[in-house]
Amino acid sequence: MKRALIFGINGQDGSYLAEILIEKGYEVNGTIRRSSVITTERIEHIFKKIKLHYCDMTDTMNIYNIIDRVKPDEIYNFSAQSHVKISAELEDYTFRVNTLGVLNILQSVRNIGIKCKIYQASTSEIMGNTTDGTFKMNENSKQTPVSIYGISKHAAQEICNMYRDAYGMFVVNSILYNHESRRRGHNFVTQKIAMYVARYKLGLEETELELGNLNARRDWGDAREYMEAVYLMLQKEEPDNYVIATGETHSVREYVEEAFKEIGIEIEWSGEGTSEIGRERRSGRVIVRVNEKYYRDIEIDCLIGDSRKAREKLGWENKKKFREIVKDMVRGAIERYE
Ligand code: NAP
Ligand code: F7E
Repeated sequence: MKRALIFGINGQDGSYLAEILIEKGYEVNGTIRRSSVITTERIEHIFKKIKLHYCDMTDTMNIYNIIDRVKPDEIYNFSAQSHVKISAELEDYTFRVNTLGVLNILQSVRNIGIKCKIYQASTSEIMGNTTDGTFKMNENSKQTPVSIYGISKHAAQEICNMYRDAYGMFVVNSILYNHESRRRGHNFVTQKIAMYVARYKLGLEETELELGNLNARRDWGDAREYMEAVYLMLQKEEPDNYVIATGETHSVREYVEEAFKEIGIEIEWSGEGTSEIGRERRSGRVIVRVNEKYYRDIEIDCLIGDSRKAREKLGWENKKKFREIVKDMVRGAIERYE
């Protein structure tokens, strides 16, 4: 029986990967943080099938001890301060968790001396503002991150590459483009919109939906499908880095339109910049407003990825389209509120 250790098992991605590994017959270990509130909703249904360990990525000995105790065949690292805008407020902390935390894992595996495959969740944020949408980014594209989050992940990726080259360790990075699901954190734009639309439909919402940059475009895929790609990467004989993306890009504005369409509402836009509003066409009621407090210091205007390498080498493909992803998130939110 293979033994896996998932750092951040209770997050969106960690919870899907845990399900995949359980199905494949792994012994699944995972880490959670101590919290004063319950943070294990996403793994409650598999609680009896996993072993949990308390962990903080900033605690070097804690990480060493967990790896030494579990002695995993495969480590998957999803633990991160994963919010781009919040990284501008938590600069030092974001680096400690996202960069030094990864170094803690690599050093521990090396010093303990176990043979263990390691996966690191890198991100399209490392690409920065490189494409206007006319071309897609791949593993060899220029990487110029523009946020503390992106820079912290870029540094982590470089450390992983260095450990692979210098010490012959099996370390894989995947440059994951945005991926969403019913389990997405509440303060990412897709889930924020889906939850608002659900409350609106159920008559629970009287205020307007306030958003930042409606023109930003992202390559949005399905989280569970992306975790299948992650699993495949660690089954290869040789470690490598892979872009995981759908190859399509859509604006936040399009996401809003699709989400409201799901509850039978058509949005009519007017105004520009911070004065832009979205009205329900039938009633004329204003339901969407721009608030600059949600703007980024430096926005990435467009992200779109080319995952040809993953398709060819892993045999992976994404099936769920943008519309289905939006629909599923809105339905999921409605079910939760009901
Ligand atoms: P998520 O839902 O925010 O999960 C992050 C996980 O990290 C949670 O389990 C969280 O625990 C844990 N964590 C945070 N700070 C920690 C700390 N100091 N010590 C230990 N654990 C800590 O993120 P996700 O969407 O699943 O993403 C998974 C990974 O992929 C992240 O590394 C993210 O940066 C990266 N990524 C995500 C996307 C995406 O679109 N989702 C795209 C590219 C890359 P708590 O629940 O206690 O906070
Ligand atoms: O923003 C715009 C915002 O916070 C998407 C993380 O998983 O993917 C995620 O990072 C876009 C941005 O995701 C609001 O300006 C407009 O252009 O949902 P998000 P993100 O920043 O792309 C990457 C790949 C990761 O690695 C990260 O871990 O939406 N936007 N209005 C807004 N964003 C938010 N959060 N809230 C708004 O009100």
